[in-house]
Amino acid sequence: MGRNKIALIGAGNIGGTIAHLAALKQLGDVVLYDVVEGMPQGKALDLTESGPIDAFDVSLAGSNTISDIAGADVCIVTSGLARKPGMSRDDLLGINAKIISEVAAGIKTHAPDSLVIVLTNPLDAMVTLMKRETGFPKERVVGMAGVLDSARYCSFLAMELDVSVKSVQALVLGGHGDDMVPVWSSCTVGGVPVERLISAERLDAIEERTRKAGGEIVGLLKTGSAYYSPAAAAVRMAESYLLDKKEILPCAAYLEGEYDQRDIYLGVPVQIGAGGVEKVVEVPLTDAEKEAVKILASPAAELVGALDKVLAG
Ligand code: A3D
Repeated sequence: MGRNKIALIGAGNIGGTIAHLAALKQLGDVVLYDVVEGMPQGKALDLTESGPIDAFDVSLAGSNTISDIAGADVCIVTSGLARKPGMSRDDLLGINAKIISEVAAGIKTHAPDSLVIVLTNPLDAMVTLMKRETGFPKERVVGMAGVLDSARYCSFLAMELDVSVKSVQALVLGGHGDDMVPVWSSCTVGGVPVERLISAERLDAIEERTRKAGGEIVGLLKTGSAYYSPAAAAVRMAESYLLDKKEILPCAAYLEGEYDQRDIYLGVPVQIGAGGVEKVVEVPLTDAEKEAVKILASPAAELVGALDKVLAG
């Protein structure tokens, strides 16, 4: 049996970090593709030279030719602009839509059987565009956001209670960042519902910090956005697919009636295995949570509507 092939479309901060994590975990051979000449080749060579130290047996290659992704089992898409201070994710719509359309054509031609994991912002619109342009079934086009938003929420809850992050279970639904809905009824620490451990006031503050967590990092870095945690989240999804782990992870998935939503990408828990997005898991929600999911589906739909105008312009 040959090794898996992982194509990283965009070899910037997140792409490079994914390559490193994928190599350390020996998930498969990695191709870093980017439009910047020399950069993906340089990163691939640097990572290759860390192989003898970390003892991994995978090959890493950099390329400026999209056909080098041929036969990839999974394509992880980070190509596009990242936010700088003062920018919202939606400010990236125009430029990133053109980039996603271009790379979708390449994926369709050269990696027609792959699972595509999209990270490029604004996420809900870009993953919709990827599905539309590749024509791939909904099982094979998924967006990364919920794994990261949930991890941020878990980190802040663990900090608040001074406990191991491994004892915290949390679920975040909805759009990425500002539009997310933490599902309090599914959040537990050591099996105890979080509402019994933290006051409503502190939970509100933690929720607000989670919503703005991406912006907090952009403000500190000043030249780009978070990349270690987004890369780790994408690798977790790819690993579940490549190893058929069937993990249930919150991801941007295409809904056809689940959560009373139709023909829209929204952050919900899904099972990821060898079949890609094998199922959408419907967790019981309180009435307030149901209402919140409904409200946040509408800005996502508006953003997708704006896509057509941008692409026509
Ligand atoms: P960055 O380090 O700038 O890397 C992006 C790379 O894309 C650059 O190396 C570009 O050269 C490359 N690129 C541009 N056009 C093309 C093209 N046509 N084909 C191939 N490569 C191209 O950014 P980053 O890695 O920090 O972030 C990448 C994207 O992820 C941005 O849109 C971010 O906003 C987004 N992001 C999403 C999350 C989520 O949780 C969804 C989190 C953090 C960042």
